[in-house]
Amino acid sequence: MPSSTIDCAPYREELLALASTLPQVPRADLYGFFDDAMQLAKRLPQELRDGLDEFNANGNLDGYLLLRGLPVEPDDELPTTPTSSPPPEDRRLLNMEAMLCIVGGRLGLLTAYDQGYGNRRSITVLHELYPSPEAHHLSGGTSKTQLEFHTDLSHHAHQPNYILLACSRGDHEGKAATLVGSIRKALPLLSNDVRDHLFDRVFTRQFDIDAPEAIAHVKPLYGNKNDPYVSFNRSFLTAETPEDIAALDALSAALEAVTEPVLLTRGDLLIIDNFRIAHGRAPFTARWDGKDRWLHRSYVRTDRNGQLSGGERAGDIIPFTPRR
Ligand SMILES: O=C(O)CCC(=O)C(=O)O
Ligand SMILES: [Fe+2]
Repeated sequence: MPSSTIDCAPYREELLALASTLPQVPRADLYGFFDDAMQLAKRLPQELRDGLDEFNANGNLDGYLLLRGLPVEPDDELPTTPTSSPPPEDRRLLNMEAMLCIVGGRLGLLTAYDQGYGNRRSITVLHELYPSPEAHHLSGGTSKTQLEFHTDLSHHAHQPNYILLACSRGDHEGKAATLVGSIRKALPLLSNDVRDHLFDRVFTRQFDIDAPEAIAHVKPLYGNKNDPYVSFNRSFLTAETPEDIAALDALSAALEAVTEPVLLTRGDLLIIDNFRIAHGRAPFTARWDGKDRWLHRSYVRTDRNGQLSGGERAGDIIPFTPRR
């Protein structure tokens, strides 16, 4: 199995040189910005290109790839951690945004989604993640409470293949670990009965938007029976029978048993295989002092499992399409 962490510190100058050729105000023309980032991705250092391509082709046991030591700005040169989204259209490119887009451009198409939650989440390719006192308990803006295990956009027909989390600032106390539970590690812990019960078992979820047809079908395990994809989100998987509840409890316990905390610090870029791990985040204490935890997040589509049908571009905005 390939290693799941790559030390990028040796490539610092090379990466900064690449980033410096990108348009310096990304939100002035996001399509153009992503096109440039995809071109630059061809010039990433060889070790990085190989690591990304290998992960894209075969994944790994851990279900993630972590790039460490990327060239983040010194903390006093960074803006204060945002307290609202979206950022100003004219905000200048940050190094970790550049890394996110170049690396994402190597993997596939950076994509924006209407997630089907009404106005609760803004529809954009470049998300800002920071603690917020008013956060919904299932959103990345939580801090005091654990963000429970989930698959991002498992209810969407074009669920993204990868989630990229690029860290400009870690949390003050080093507690806000991203929790990753890999199905390749968890599967051997499940009995055959549980596997059979969950494989291709359809759970339905009605979305609270005005359309009665907005019902998503979500399967906890699907794909190749010996190496399945996982879709896990207890608030979507509404168990109907005692067997459902027992099987979901077993999957939940297995994912928890193999969970690895990945503590993101400045200069880290975590690539999550959204088909093969469920993820969450440990609770932490925000200080609201302008220096709180700050991540940049994007979704990447590839041709895996029906995400692309031809003609798509990086920067596209995908309407809400419930999974069936
Ligand atoms: O903050 C993190 O590390 C993960 C956030 C997350 O999972 C989300 O926003 O969906
Ligand atoms: Fe998430």
